[in-house]
Parts: sequence; C-alpha cells; structure tokens
Amino acid sequence: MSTGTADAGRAGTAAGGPGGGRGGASGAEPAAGLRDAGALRRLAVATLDGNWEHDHTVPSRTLYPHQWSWDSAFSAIGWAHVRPDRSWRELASLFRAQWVDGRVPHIVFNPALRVGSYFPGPEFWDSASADGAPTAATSGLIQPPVHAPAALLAYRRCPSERARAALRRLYPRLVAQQRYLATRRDVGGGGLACVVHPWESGLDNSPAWDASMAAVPADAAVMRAYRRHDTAHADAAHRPTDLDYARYVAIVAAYRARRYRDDDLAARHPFLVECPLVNAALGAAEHALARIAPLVGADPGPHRERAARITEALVRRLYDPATGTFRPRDLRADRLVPARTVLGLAPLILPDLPAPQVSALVAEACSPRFGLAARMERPLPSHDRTAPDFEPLRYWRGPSWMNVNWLVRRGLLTHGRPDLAAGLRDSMIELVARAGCHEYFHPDTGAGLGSPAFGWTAALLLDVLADDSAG
Ligand code: 2M8
Repeated sequence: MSTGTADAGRAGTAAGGPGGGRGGASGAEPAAGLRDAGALRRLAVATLDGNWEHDHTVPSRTLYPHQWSWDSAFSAIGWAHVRPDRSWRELASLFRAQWVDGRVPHIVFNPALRVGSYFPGPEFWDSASADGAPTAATSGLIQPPVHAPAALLAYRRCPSERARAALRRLYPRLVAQQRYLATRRDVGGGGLACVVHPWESGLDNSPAWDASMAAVPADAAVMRAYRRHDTAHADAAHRPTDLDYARYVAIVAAYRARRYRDDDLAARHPFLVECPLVNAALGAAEHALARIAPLVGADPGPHRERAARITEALVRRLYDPATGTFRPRDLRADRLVPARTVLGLAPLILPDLPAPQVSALVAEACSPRFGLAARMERPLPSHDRTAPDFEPLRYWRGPSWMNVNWLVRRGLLTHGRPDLAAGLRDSMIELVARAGCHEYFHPDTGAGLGSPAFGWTAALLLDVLADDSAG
C-alpha cells in the first residue's frame, strides 16, 4: 500500500493533458506551471510516492505492479533526493531476493497481488523449483547491474552513518552479483557476461535482438494459451507483438526446464547475446565498487583490475570500427548483430573507455541517427531514426526513454562534454514538463506513451533537476 497521499496516476495524467496517454497525442503545449522546476519536482515526488509499495517502488501500478531490478536502482537514485531512507530500503528489499549463486532476479513478485496482475506471473516462472532461489517468488533472469552506481550516488547525495551501514550490508551482495555475471554468464569465454533473454537487457523488443530472436522457433498462436496483461493497459501498437511474446515465453521455458542453471547454456540455450549495455553496466559497477570499498573497509584494488578487464573485453569483442559504435554479439552465430541502436552508446558510462571509442560514440550520438546536440528538441530515441525499422510508437524500437538518456548524459559528463550533457538535460526536462512522468515518449512529438505515472521517469527527473552544476 502506498504511504503517499498523492494519486500518482492523476498527477501524471494532469501533466500529460488530454490524449497524453495512448500515444496519438500531440506533444501538446507545456502544462501550466510545469516549466517551473518546483512544480516539476512536486510532480516527480508525487509519482514516486504513489508508486511506493511498503519497501520498494513499483514501475507502474497498472502495467508493472511488482518490483523490477533496474527500476529499483533508478528509483533509489531518485529517492536519495527526497527520502534517503527509501533508497536503502529499496535496494535492501531487492537484494533480499538475491539467489544463492549471486543472480539478482529481474522481478520480485509481491505475494499480496492477485494472480493475473502481471504476465508472466510467479506461477509461470516457478522459481521455487530451482536450487538456490530465495523464499520470495522471482523470475530467473537478470537485468543490467546498475545497482552499485545507484548505491554510490545515493550515498554521496546523503552521506550519514546509517547510509554507510546500509552500504556495508549491501557491499557483499553487490560483489556476489558481479561474480555471478562475470563467471557463470561468461559463456563466450571472452570476459563479458551474456544475456539469455531480451528481457535481461531491459530493452525488450529492441531491433538489436531481431536477428537472434528470428532463430528462436515459435508461433504467435501459442499466445492464445496465455492472457497478456500489458495489452489490457497499453495500446497493442505500442508494445511487443504476439510473435515476440511467443518467443519470450519459449526462451523462458527453455531456461526454466533446466531450472535456470547456467552450466550448459552454450550447448542448449536458444538465445545467447553479449549486450553492450549490460557489460558497460558491469564495468561501471566495478568502478563504483572501487569507490564504495574504502567506505566499507574493503580493498578497491580488485575492483579496479576487473573494471579495466571488462572495458578491454568490451572494446575487443563488441566495438565495430567500421560503423564506430558498439553492437551486441550473438554467441550462437558468433557475429555482431546488424542493428544500430542506443544500446551501442552505453559504453560511454565507462570512465576508462579509450579516447578513440569515446570520440566515435559522441559522433554516433550526434549523427542524424540519434540527434544529440548542445541545443536539441527531443532526447535520444531508442533506435536509429534513419533505419527502415524505426518505429516511433513501439516501445524500445524508437521511443525516447528517460533511463537510457540519463545514462548517456552521465557518460557525456564523465568524458568532458558538459555542453552536450546540458542539451540532453534540457530536452529531458522539457519532455516531462510537456507530457508528464510517462514510461516512454514519442521521439518526434514528445507525446507520452505507456504508463502515465512511471517510477524511473520520476526518479531520474528528480536527479537531473538537482544536478544542473555540470550540465
Ligand atoms: C519492461 O519489461 C517487462 C519485462 O521485464 C515487460 O515488458 O513486461 C522493460 O521496459 C524493462 O526495461 C523494465 O524494467 C520493465 C519494468 O519497468 O518493463
């Protein structure tokens, strides 16, 4: 139950204005008052508060009413600006559901919710059948490990003895999460973690996965046996297709049949890809742990060494000099995938990314494909605008999302481009000022799409509003 008094759904809708929700919309004039930072901040706090659920923030009360892994990390960053205690409760509740092998599940199910409040629900995942799963029902997948940087940001925003104690409790769990990804998931043997499902990347139906997904045998008719929950709450034209879902279900079924064991993934699993975002997050997490270690009495040295190795592996395995961007590597086909998506820009978050790759990624971001500039109207889309399969309404196939823009902005600041970071920041704030705390946005009109009261949009808006010092 929410402890907040605001109706976040109402707050989001009011800001979005008529038609802001289902994407036909106009990208209308800014709602009255929301150009003012105070009003925007209040909207963000009301949205986060409305999504707070006893020890975590739900991404959306309607579409995603349980706890999601990387959403929680972004929420923790936002809470640090208003209720720092909630940052630590958020991360602690997620890591209570960590598996014995170190994996942090991408969904932790709230047992108080009715069956059918999300598909696929706990009965589909059947985590209880797996060795080393926690008592709580969870999924068996991971998401990008952005939690160590989130914990570090939360601590720095509001350092205290209580925060340091929370960090101390979290540290071994963060280390175990890294170990799981760096060892059990290094299926390619080249020093990177692979994802075993598009959901693990967080960019579910990105064109980055199309080639690998095409090789997964599935029939859209399979979905007649299930009831999709998402299309009851969002326009089907803005969501993955039934064929996508049939493949999502087939990949989970394959992993579940092996009780989510990773020992023979190379031999059997239908989807094995090294993702630039997941691995950039993995490296950035080691950099963050190197900063956290001295605060908790641990040695930063091993984290620095691992960070350097991950950056080197990322450049060696996923950088494509011909196009000047990073691309996922399909391990089954042993090749880089053709699509040029926003995932390729994620390695900018690595402070030790070599200068040639930094320059190439800045050029890629500033190209007509993504449109980054010191003055820009809209944040970056999730896919190359010039590509024939760019779809401005369909989820991760074109729309703009606050979290990936937030990551790119952090990367630009890290690599000494405050001018571009400022352009991105202004466009992010403007987007939410016009449309409200939507889940995603039309990349041309700025109209709000998906859920109208979305957790990480609110959380990261609070963060960029507070951080105007360096862009
Ligand atoms: C979306 O993913 C879930 C599956 O995990 C879904 O589509 O039902 C993605 O946007 C993902 O990145 C996000 O963490 C999740 C909850 O917001 O929703």
